[in-house]
Amino acid sequence: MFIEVKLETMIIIMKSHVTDDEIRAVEKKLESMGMGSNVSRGIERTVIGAIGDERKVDKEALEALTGVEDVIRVMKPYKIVSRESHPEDSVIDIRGVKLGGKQIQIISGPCSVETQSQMDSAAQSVAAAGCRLMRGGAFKPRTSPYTFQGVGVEGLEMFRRAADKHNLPIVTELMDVRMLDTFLEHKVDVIQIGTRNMQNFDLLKEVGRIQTPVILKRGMSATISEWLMAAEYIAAGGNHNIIFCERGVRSFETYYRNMLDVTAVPVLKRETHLPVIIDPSHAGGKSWMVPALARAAVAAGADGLLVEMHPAPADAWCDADQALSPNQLNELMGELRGIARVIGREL
Ligand SMILES: [Mn+2]
Repeated sequence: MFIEVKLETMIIIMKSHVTDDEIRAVEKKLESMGMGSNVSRGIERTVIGAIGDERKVDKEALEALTGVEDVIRVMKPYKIVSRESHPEDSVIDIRGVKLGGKQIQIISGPCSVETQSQMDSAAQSVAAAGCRLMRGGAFKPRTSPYTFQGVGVEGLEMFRRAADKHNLPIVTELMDVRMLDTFLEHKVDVIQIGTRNMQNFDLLKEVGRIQTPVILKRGMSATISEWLMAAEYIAAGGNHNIIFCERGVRSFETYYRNMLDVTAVPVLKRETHLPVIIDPSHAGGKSWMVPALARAAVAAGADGLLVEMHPAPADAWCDADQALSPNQLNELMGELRGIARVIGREL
């Protein structure tokens, strides 16, 4: 009896004054789905526990039956990414750099790859600041088709050359499934899936087939469950090297670009074993906000940050107003080191 209760994966709450026929109809429907049932008749309500693999259940079909008030899942719809399935924190190894452990990783670099000298100079500053990973976009998802779209494959080459001099693994955004082979040829160390592609399921399935770590940015209007389910798409394909990145969500506020949802950090740390990082640059959208948001993110328990830094911010081809200068990055790293120490972590 107890074992049966444990296997109940869905609860069907019946309307008050439900008839025996309506109860039998639910039992028959569950049976047709390959599920068992367990009816408990209360004074006010009758509830039916569905027993078995809830993936077999068509929730809408149950909800459509007369007499059914509500159908509630007992199990989380995400499996592999859930902390239930993997209680310990997952640490992702990016060419020897560990993300998700005690050490916090600051991933820095320009919004976009522009020229070889810009990338050389950026890589030099990223390494000098003590960052172990570098970011940079060769393919840019821009709001307008008339703005700079990224330098493309040539940009990947420039990025690789600049980063390799300092042995920095590279993080760059993949927008199109057709570019995946090119990314693999250039040995991109971490593939970023941007906010606009969080629910591009075909793209998620493709990066799920490889083992390259993936940074999955939160869709700007996505709920935490949608975000976890998007990660589950990648995980279901076999790639469990997933890093969640909160980058601010759409809100009613117009003073800043997005609203940084720091609350997502503790919530995700509870729901998933995978690392969680924050992008303070795209959240605030202004460089002067970046240090404050970065400090909040680290204090809240983020495993890393994705920070835009440009050798000469005013000359940046993209997101010029939100990039830190090399000096500002240095200063920020010092502040973050102090916060990390207080919370028992290190930079
Ligand atoms: Mn940017």
